[in-house]
Amino acid sequence: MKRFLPQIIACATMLALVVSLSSVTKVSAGNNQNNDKVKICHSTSSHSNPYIENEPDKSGDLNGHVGHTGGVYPAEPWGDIIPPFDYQVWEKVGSHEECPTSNSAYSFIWAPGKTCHKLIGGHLKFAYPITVDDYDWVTHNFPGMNWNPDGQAIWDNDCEIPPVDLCSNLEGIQAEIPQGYEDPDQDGVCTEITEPTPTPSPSSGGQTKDFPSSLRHPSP
Ligand SMILES: [Ca+2]
Repeated sequence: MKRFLPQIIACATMLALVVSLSSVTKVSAGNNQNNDKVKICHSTSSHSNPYIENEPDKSGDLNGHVGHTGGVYPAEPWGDIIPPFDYQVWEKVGSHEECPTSNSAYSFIWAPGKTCHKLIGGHLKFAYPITVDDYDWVTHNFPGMNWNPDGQAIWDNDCEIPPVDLCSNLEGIQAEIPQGYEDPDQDGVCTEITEPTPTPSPSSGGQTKDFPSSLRHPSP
């Protein structure tokens, strides 16, 4: 074998002349959205103040709050209210082969499959390629927690429990029954009060004030 070594090296040198050095493909890190803030309602243990508003970044949100499970207050236990959002994870997306960067991986001995070559100290040396994992930012979707109408009503109200809507049939939240409405059977449906309202008696009312003196009340 030893006497064939010079021929092997000569052969490999010629190969090196015709094969250009392969460039190593690097995966670009790119940008990620995980530093974006997301407004959430963080659940406390206090019945008087069951939620406080937090604005963690999206990765912190995932790490710190998804364990705060439960329903929407006043459910027992109650959990965080988090809207759905996209986030990114730096994860393996594939792999490729590349030549080792360490000189110690290279030796004089060429063998089938040793497709990496390098001039080290004026000598052509050979190495096997190594498999390298490719990573990239991959977008995932967080579906949200307690993102139902009750949860969204609290989230929309700066994480405070919105007042009870006494008139579900009227737009907006009526913490009190509006003037001119009633809900006699207390079913949450407010109806306009239909009893005839007394005719207003405006001071002028477009009518003449110049009644005959005989029709006027006597002055006290
Ligand atoms: Ca209403």
